[in-house]
Amino acid sequence: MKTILILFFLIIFAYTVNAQYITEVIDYTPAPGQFINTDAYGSSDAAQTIIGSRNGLVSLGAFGGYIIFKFENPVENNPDNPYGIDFTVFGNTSSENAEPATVFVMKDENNNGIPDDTWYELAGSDYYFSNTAHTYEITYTNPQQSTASDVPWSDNSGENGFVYANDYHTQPYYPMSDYFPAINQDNYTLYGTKIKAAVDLSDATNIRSYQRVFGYADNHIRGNANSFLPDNPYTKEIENAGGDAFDISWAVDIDGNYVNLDEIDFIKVQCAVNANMAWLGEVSTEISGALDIAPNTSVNGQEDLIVIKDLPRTIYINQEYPIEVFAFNKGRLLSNQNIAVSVDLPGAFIDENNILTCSETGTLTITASFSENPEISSSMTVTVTEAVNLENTNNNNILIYPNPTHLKFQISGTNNANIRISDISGKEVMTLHNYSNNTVIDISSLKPGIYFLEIIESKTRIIKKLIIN
Ligand SMILES: [Ca+2]
Ligand SMILES: [Ca+2]
Ligand SMILES: [Ca+2]
Ligand SMILES: [Ca+2]
Repeated sequence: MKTILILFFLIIFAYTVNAQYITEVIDYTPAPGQFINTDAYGSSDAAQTIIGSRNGLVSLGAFGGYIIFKFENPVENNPDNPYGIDFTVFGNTSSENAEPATVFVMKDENNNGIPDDTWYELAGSDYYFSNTAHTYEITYTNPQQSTASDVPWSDNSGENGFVYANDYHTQPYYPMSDYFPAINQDNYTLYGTKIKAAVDLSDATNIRSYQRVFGYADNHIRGNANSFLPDNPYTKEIENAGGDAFDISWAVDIDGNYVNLDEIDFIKVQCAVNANMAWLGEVSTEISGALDIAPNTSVNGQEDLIVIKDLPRTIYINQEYPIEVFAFNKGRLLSNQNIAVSVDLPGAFIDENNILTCSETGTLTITASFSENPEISSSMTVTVTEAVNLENTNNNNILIYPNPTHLKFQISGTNNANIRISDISGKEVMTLHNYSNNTVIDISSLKPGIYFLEIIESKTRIIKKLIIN
């Protein structure tokens, strides 16, 4: 009896030691964002709320904003962990509202307790996509206003734009010296890996940011079950704790080669997308906590996975779309794997260079599976429509009124059109699907200026200018 009690006690003790929450936040450097400079979500006090539980909340702001934290003990890369998962990061994502962040890990190689060693990126599902930028740099400039105003940015690919101010958050969005004394008050530059956000603005009442398959924080919803048991990142279903599960074995060096780390001491979570969600504002990662996972050999599941790079939700006939497909085992890329890719729409064809073309309209599902194990598969469904006739850009039957306008406007002479509104820089600010004649369009979220309306109706495309004053 005595022996059993002692044994029981030891097991509980070991479990508790291994399953640890964050004990220290080492650095919190956000990008500008609508929650930055707020005590609740964008301050050093907010950053401290992720310690000791998974119910805090801190916002990292737009692309590049980051937080570095540690646990009391190193996080082991233990092969006996469920699905090989070593820690879980929790965010505040809801379904189809992902704000993905890249996660980096560091081992305290010189044993001085400081994160001055080498960061290794955990290569997630989008790491190999052709539109992922691995050496992205963005510079934010302080607009020097005392209330919310657009924060200009420029990047190392020659693009520029703004983190837009919105009506819901009235404080300045650029990190202020009172809150972030270490951040330069003229401008500052953030560096990292940028992935392409899959933001869908086609329905203004239901703006979505689709989740990445695996390997990003603030990406999957949390589950209802035991928080010490992680999600299986290689299945679509949310298992156990949900949130986002990470395996130290996904770590790659700066050249993209996998590295083998037995344990790590520091974790960095960094917002990985540079995107706006119309009236919802910038895509900005939030983190509510993290948990180190204990070994448990009784938990097993699928470990092979196929990832298909996102296509636009609507594609056009007789245009070419490169298809990118990647196979993984336990989250590491399988480079010599035979994958069969099939399409189910008549007239759809993928050539030997993986270029998709369609000659008929309809709903198209692309399915990729392991040639030798077809049960492991992944699919993506898109709508194929007729290409628009880009020649016809003038039509005097279509009238925008009032124009110039303020807060709202209407369009007459069109029916069942798809409408895309862009600002003068060409940035899309709003899209409307199946617009019917004379419906009032609410533009209260748009700033004064010159805009362009692209009105697509059956096979014609008409461009109109709209002035908001
Ligand atoms: Ca592991
Ligand atoms: Ca160190
Ligand atoms: Ca899962
Ligand atoms: Ca979020």
